Amino acid sequence: MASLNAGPEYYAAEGRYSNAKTYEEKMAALEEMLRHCPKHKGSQGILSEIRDKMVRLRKERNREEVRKKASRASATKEFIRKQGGAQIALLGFVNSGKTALFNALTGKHCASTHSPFETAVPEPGMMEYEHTQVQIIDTPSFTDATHGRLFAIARNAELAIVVLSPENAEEERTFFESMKNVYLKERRVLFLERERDYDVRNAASANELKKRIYGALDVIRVFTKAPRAKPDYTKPVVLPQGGVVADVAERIHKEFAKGLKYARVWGSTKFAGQQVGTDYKLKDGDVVELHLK
Ligand SMILES: Nc1nc2c(ncn2[C@@H]2O[C@H](COP(=O)(O)OP(=O)(O)O)[C@@H](O)[C@H]2O)c(=O)[nH]1
Ligand SMILES: [Mg+2]
Repeated sequence: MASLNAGPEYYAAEGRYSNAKTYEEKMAALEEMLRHCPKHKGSQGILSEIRDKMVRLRKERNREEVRKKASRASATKEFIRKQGGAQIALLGFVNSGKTALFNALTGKHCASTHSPFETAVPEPGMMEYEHTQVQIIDTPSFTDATHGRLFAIARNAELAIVVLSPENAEEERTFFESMKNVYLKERRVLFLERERDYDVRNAASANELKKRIYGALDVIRVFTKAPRAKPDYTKPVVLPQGGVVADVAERIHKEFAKGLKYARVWGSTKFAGQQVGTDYKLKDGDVVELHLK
């Protein structure tokens, strides 16, 4: 360090840097060091080291912000804790067939009755379609008292399915169309009329129905792989259109997402196995290899 020939201000800033905890403290100390570092031939190495540290710090900070934004977005979606790749809410009047449809899609056996209080609380279940887990929420029937809560659940989901009773289908459809304009705006809604679009008593048509529902979701599926291993095509990670690398890590584990550094992607990238950042937007069918710090 003798050849550096720096003044006391430089060493004081260096001391502050090594004790700094926050981004702001570290950055301020590095800026001070840069200012007080002598500019001569012998100090070139030190100067570029300081600049490198500043670049790395800024990058780290950006990644942190992208991650925070992603987790803030998912925190507001916790109305009914999401599980699986996507969430679908069933909506409809009493006896339209919500619970029967829910049972058919999820394999659950919830009571389906004629009482207006049949389904008292939202009930989550899982639908499996081509190795993809989709969460379905059965809901209490639509009334003036429940509608605020029901639309809040539906807003929070990737898709709302409105189940129409055959005896009143057109009126119900018109009613929900107008409600959608107020409460759901651009959100996706699929109208299904029982006994016309499907019949839960016909097991053979169940897969057709799941396919139709999955199509209406408009999601992408990506596959993960470990370094030097083959992709696991049996466990797709389902993301909304526009999903990024950080979302994949988040789906695997919260802690995992924190340690994420970069990924390699096969499919949508220019080169196979190209290195991308955590905010890289994925496409349907991409294979993703996550790398930690
Ligand atoms: N034939 C036929 N009947 C159905 C179907 N879905 C529901 N139902 C009948 O419609 C009635 C109301 O169904 P339920 O699922 O309890 O309606 P919810 O009030 O919307 O949950 C029940 O008697 C069901 O057996 C269907 O796909 N086909
Ligand atoms: Mg019900």
